[in-house]
Amino acid sequence: MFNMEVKTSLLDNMIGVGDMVLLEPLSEDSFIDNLRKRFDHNEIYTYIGSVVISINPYRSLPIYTPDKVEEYRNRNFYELSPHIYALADEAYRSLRDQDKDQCILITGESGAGKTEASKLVMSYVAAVCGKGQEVNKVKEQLLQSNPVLEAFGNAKTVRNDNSSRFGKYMDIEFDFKGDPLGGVISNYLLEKSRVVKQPRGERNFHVFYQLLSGASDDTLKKLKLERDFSKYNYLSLDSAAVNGLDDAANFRTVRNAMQIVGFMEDEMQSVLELVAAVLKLGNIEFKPESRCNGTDESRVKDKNDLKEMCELLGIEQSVLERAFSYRTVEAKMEKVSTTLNVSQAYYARDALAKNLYSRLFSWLVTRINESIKAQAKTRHKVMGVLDIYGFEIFEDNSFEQFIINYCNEKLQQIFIELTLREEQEEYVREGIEWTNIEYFNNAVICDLIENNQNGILAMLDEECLRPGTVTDETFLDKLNTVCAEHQHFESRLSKNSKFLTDHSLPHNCFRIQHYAGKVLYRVEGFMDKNNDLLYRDLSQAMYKANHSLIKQLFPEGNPAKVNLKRPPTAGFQFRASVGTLMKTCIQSPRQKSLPHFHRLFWSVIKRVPGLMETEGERAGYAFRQTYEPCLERYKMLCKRTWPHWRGPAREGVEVLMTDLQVPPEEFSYGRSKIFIRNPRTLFFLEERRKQCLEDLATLIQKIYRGWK
Ligand code: AOV
Ligand code: MG
Repeated sequence: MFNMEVKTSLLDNMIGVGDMVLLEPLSEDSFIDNLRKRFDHNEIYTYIGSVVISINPYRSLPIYTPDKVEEYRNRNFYELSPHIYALADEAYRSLRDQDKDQCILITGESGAGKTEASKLVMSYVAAVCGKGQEVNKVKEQLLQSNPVLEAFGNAKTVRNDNSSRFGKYMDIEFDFKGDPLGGVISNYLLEKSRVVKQPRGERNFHVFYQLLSGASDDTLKKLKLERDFSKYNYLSLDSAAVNGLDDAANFRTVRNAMQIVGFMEDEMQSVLELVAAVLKLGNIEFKPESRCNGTDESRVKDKNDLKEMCELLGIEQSVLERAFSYRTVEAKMEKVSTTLNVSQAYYARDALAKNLYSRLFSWLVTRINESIKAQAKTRHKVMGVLDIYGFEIFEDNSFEQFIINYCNEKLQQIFIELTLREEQEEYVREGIEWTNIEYFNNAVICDLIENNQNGILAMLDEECLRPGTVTDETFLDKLNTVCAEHQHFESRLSKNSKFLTDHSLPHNCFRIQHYAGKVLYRVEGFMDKNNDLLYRDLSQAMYKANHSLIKQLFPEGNPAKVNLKRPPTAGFQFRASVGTLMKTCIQSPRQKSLPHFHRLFWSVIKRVPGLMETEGERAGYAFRQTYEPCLERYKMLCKRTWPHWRGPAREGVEVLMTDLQVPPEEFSYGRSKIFIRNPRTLFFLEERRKQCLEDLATLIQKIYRGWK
């Protein structure tokens, strides 16, 4: 954006340039080199136009102090050195002063610093907006929702000790004065498989360790738990204690946060009972019992954990025990009971644990929303902050990575939509001569995944519903037949000529060329995870519980409401919620015709997928401004326009540029705005203006002295 307050510090060579648009020459090397130079001087933020890139410093820098907040408050975006606060301030002021809804999107790989950035934005806005008892309470509740959701939704992974395992979109609502009224959180697919199994070197969700480390002896006793992590099958042992993570202290923080958000004492107790029940569930083991027909039937091995779990949740033990040995199949109004073998019983147990936990998580989000929702009906403007799980490439990638990376792919698509496309559309609107740049549009990859007919998710659903023997392998076969010629899909059987001879691919995998790199996915578990099947006997057992929370979480267990329709698959649900998110981010603000509603923020760490976009901006115009303010600011530089220009502002600006002899290739006249290609021109104008003002000041001083 054309900004009059540009400081030459953005061009300081020692610490690199603050805005990549000013980089010359612009190449991948100079781009990286600039980031590195800045990083070496503790400058972790750099702009690309109105986008902020940040590099994770992995140590605390003194750049988030209250003094810094004051420094950035009410200052223009380009005025000070690049900072996330500058972006937050600009977003807040546009919302408060110009009535524009804002949306801050944060993308980047896992560990890049997205979650920290979203919290910095929130705390900055909380610091600069209104004060007062009511407002402060709202702010505090909004901020304290973070530790609660992180305890239940984040975990240590090999990439990040506090990795978000769910996606989050938070709308903060403001009144007309710019004071916060409340908020609404939407969550996207929690990685629930983690509840029952964690990849090597990773942990389960934080809350389990926090509870065992931080709860008082008395609380643990009530929950029938022991402090020792190693007693629980669902907690991985090799990485239970994490350097720098104080689980016990965090437990107190979370409890305190829950209180502030407005959880009642008995609600907190219920939540902890459910967490404890999951741990107990993981310890229930099964043994086979031979039957006379030669088959094996599963039996609970040691009933103590089962008993304690049932006590915690007010469930009749025999009901749950039976549900681990038999399942009822309903077909054509008939109920048939079939037996479960040991591996089916383990499957049922894990499905119950995953469902219990993920439903608890969704309940927490709903409960927090109840507390933080705006009380007054005068909601005026909103600021949305999106923080999702970042792009992941592990050695072993499964359904979870597939879903996470699909989400990132969609976000990349928004980024392309909002920056490049809007930029080019503005040129067309303004009648600026412009050759469209070719950019890599990842819509093809999104389509490969989400297309209704033959996208990977649709085929997975189709395979899950197909009668007969269906396995992960039959699913892969199907992909091979349908996607084999897609340029971003590779497998061993790929017909895509480029990969025909690629035998390096394992037979049970497929590979996708994502915008951020190639990822190899192993199909094992795709069908199960997508199906997300929970036997009805188990949901009915949960519904029967004498525990109000657990009963609420399994409404389908109500025998009066037997619904034979299949619940939607995990993939289907995710695709639908990503669709809604896209609408929130792109379509709705446009319908309300609010042009500058968004600010994008990138945490780019290792790779710089934005390079194409940067070239795009570079080839375009760095600054632009409507004619009136431009004329007002610079009219003093030209005798013909000073002090008054009589006529259309655009003609005034034309006279100005001609008299100042600005080379014509440096700018273009749009319908309502002037576009300036290079910041040099802007600095030139600013320099002249400064000189002019100084001359004026000296003159005034002289005259003043003369009077004395
Ligand atoms: P992520 O959200 O992008 O990863 P986080 O925001 O959790 O990454 O950052 C990971 C860790 O990096 C944090 O726990 C901090 O220790 C450190 N960190 C991040 N930003 C800063 C900063 N500005 N200053 C100092 N340290 C920082 V993931 O959720 O895994 O995609 O899924
Ligand atoms: Mg995160």
